[in-house]
Amino acid sequence: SRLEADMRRALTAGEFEVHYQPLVDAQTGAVTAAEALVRWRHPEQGLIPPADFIPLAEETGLIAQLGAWVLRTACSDAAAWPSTITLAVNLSPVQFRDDHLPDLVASILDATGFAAHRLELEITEGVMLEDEARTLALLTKLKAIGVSLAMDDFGTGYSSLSYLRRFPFSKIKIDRSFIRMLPEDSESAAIVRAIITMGACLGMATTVEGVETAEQYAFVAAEQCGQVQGYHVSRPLPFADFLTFLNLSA
Ligand code: G
Ligand code: G
Ligand code: MN
Ligand code: NA
Repeated sequence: SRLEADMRRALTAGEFEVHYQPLVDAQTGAVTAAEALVRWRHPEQGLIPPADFIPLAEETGLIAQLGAWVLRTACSDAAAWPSTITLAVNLSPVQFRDDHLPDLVASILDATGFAAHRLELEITEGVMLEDEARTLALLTKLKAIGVSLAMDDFGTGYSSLSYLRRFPFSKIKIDRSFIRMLPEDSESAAIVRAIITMGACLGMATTVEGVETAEQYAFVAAEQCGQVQGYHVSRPLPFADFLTFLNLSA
């Protein structure tokens, strides 16, 4: 397709960018992490969001190259941050079809000098639906490198609870669809409260995504979630703006 050809061209032309959205400690407000989010700065169409090209990148297999580029760029950028700040990078389920994924991650950490313990890989439930035994083997290898694993978009799939028990995740990211109607909606409130409690009982950290208002922030902080992410703290920022944000919030 034309989009596919354009994406191949863009990879070579250097049109992709990684933006960073800060995650703060819910209790202290300190920036403790940032999530890397890819964007395409198209010469004619302007900034294209990932929802408009990740699905095609997955269908065509281009996600392998794009995902490796994002990981390398983000690890290299994050090497300049204070060592208290960790980096979260999204992995597509399609990237798990390659048995060399753990080797790729290890070689990028090696090449960039970024410490494995500062890297967190965000994975959606989609990955568990592929080949469970293979996925578990790959996740175990990734853990052995020293990176940590977060379950992304938690609550939107359908077998989340058994996955939490069987797979080596250390963090749950509560999907923003549960935050949207907080604090007024009592069912959303009950679900968010229950997930945070469950995480604590399982020894897992929790991040609440999509926090857009001071009221939502106050609610989830009072419920003892670990980290907060969302427009109320900051939108995803280009690298230079993220560094400025760090200096201003220090
Ligand atoms: O940044 P934004 O909210 O527009 O992202 C939309 C979706 O694209 C999110 O689900 C996010 O996880 C995904 N996404 C953003 N960057 C990457 C990336 O580098 N790799 C993968 N696989 N997904 C990404
Ligand atoms: O699926 P994943 O969690 O990786 O997606 C993260 C996406 O959520 C990013 O594309 C980011 O732009 C978006 N996002 C981050 N904070 C907010 C927010 O407060 N509100 C909304 N609507 N989207 C957000
Ligand atoms: Mn994510
Ligand atoms: Na998410």
